[in-house]
Amino acid sequence: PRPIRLKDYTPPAFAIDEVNLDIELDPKATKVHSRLSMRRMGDGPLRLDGEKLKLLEVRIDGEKLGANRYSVDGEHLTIFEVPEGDFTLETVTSCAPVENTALTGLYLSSDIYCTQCEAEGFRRITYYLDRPDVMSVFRTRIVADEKKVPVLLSNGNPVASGKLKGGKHFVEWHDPFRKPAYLFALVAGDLAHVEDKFTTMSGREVTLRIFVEKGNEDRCDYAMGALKRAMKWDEEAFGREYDLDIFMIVAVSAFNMGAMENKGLNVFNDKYILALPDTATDADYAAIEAIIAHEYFHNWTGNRITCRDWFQLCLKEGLTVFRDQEFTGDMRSRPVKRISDVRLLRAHQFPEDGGPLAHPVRPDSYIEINNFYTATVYEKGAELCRMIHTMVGPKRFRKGMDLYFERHDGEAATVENFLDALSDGAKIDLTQFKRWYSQSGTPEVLASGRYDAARKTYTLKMSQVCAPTPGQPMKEPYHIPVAVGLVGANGRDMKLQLDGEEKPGATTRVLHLTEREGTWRFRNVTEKPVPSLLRGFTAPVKLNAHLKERDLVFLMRHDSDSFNRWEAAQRYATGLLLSMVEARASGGTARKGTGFGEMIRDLLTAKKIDPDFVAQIIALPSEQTLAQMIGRDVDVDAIHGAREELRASIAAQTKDELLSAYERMKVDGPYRPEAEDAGRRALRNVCLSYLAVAPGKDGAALAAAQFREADNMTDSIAALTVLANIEGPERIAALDAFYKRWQKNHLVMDKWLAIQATSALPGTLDEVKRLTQHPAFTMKNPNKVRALITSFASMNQLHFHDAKGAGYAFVADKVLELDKLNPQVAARLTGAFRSWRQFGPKRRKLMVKELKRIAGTEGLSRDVYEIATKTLA
Ligand code: HT7
Ligand code: ZN
Repeated sequence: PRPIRLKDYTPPAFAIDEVNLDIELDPKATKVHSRLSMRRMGDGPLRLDGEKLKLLEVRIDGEKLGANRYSVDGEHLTIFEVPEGDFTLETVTSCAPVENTALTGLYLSSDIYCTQCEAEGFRRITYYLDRPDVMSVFRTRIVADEKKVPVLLSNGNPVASGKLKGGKHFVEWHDPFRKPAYLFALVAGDLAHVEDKFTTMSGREVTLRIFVEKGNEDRCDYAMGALKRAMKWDEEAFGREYDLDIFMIVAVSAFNMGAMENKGLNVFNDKYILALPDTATDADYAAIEAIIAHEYFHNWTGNRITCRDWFQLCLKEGLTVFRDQEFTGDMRSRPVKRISDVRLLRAHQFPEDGGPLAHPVRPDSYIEINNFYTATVYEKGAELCRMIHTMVGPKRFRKGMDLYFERHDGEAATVENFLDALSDGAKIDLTQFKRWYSQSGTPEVLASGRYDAARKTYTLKMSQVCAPTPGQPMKEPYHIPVAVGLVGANGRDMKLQLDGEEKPGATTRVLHLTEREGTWRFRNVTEKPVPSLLRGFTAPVKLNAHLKERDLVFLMRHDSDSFNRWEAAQRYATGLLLSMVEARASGGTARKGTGFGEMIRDLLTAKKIDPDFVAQIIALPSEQTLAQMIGRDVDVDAIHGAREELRASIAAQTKDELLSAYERMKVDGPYRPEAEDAGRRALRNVCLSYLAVAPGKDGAALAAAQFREADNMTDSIAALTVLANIEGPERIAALDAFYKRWQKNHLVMDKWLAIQATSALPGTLDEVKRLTQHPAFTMKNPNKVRALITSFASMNQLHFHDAKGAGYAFVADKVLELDKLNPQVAARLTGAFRSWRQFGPKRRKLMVKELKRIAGTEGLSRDVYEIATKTLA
């Protein structure tokens, strides 16, 4: 397959002003009659995209075309001659939703007709100019059997409906906003719905409906509340009002990703809609709120202003992630949100940026666009927006955003359009900053400070480097905003006064590292400070500040910046763990450190605590994080062993405090998903995970008791996770009881599968293989694949990297099996092999063997081919 390149972009040769679709639903042969009002815009033939379609008829201005006037292949319909002025192109095609296992285009999810058109799914519904810069007004008439398919939905507002002969009925929808085809949606089936209202800031009443499979109506309250909060927040934070009379969400069980922002008709993976306390965890509730908000926010950043081409994907995704992060920060705990976002960035984006699949936030080429819905485009893309926000502050950022909306509403825009609007509106020069969009890789910032007691100055030096990434051997310096504070011996922040400034000012300053090196001198520094650098993680970089262990202990106790307190604790624990891993490998002795345990003790016994924050700060870095830090010849057994050893030693050191906090954090009264209660449960469950390995062997009993008594899924899952990692009768009993109780609930069964797939106990791979044959599992549903196989491949480092390669062989087999059904999900799973260079020669060889087996398979999809070959390169 040939790559598509940003530099080859040319505007479309034709505009489509109006689209009229007449769709008659049938599982095996859905008939689509399309009428396109077209206009020539430039040179070139009329070549429409279309895949897996049966062409029944073509007409221009009503005249039927003979086969000599067009050609069709597996990807295009080319019309040889078209009229010079405006004309109408009609096609009649047929497709088979029931055969569509790829879940892109029109497919069936548990008897519900559903579409997924981003990025290039519309071409599986009808012939079209399926590219985001072709924007059109859609009118959609859906016809189906009235009894079997009573609900017929599409974008916009309903304008007509009625009965037809033969037990059929129709509904016609009109979407007045011009949109690209990727935002088209159709959903139809025997659905129930819940309804609410929202009054917008200008006083318009909007009907809100959430559609679900019958019987699930009582599981939508939280989602509806989250939607209303998001609508209000977008008005207050960005001045953005909803624009149609109705906003609909549909929850389906078979879905390739989390959700999709189709205009006025968002489609969701039901995992991110359905919630009741006994079936959804606190993490599920938080994800529901965040994803509902994310999709809703796309109405302005993505739909009203869309992307000119798919290279500009970060324009809508990075910006919308930034907006949803800010929303969650306002709804819940801002520091905890920042910590969890940075955790996510480091866990997924940093390895991507440092590995064979590294690409810029705005990629310059792709083979399959579905492979570019990545952590780099989404999470790093959001960090770029956040850096601009940090540099200009909230007021100027808002001015820049207002100008962006004013200039580009109704357009298909580019990253340049966004940066120009931000630059003009927020009054900032972003010329150098733009490199963040085109250079891949994670810059490293080296910092060192020197205190001069005689002159009372503190001199901070910082430098930046960025290692080569595929296709980019050299990098130009980035514009890196670094928020800095200096902490005095009393634990308080000093007021900062830089050379050349008349008086001291704020206690946190944003310094701009724009060259390869920079020096800053602070004056009137009365004692040697401990520097707190990159506060709030103001840039997506790897910072090396050469802090001593005692400085880390100091910062984890005193830093006024919550993020850096957490960061200091993580660095301290990571340092300790790395020395333990090394000791295991070399047979030497590890560094001893009781600082982490002491911090835990102090935090747990402090008078006033923020439980959610404490839960974050006392949790140990993951095995994957440690592997990433080591970077070469990673020994997964040593990492697992060291982490377990430290966990047990901390548990022994602080058992009493852990037990007492475990008791104190118990939430009384009925379950509420709100952040305050969720924070208490989070801390209680981190305590439980330590207590499980505390001396005395009563951890399993404690977990078993919690499992029996839990009145909510958060506590139940936490206990089951502990039990699933302890060999013995409690484990089997709990897994069986859980299955018996929840076997009819497919979302809860996903949790049951994932817990078993991530167990560290020996025999887990055999268990996972066995579970692929279990009735709770099917390769046809992406949630099941992710719960069992992706969890195993990406979260069970110990067993996926089994020394004999059995884990690799199993996952490679599943990639190939899945590729025949669903290439998009198969390609994601292939990503599990991307870290092969981190391991020792034996594992490297085994992983490469499997990658080559995948890449060499005949009939491979473009999706898997691209990931496998680029990973090997
Ligand atoms: N814009 C959407 C991205 C997307 C997607 C969603 C569901 C299935 C397939 C998909 N391909 C791309 C989701 C979002 O980021 O909001
Ligand atoms: Zn999105």
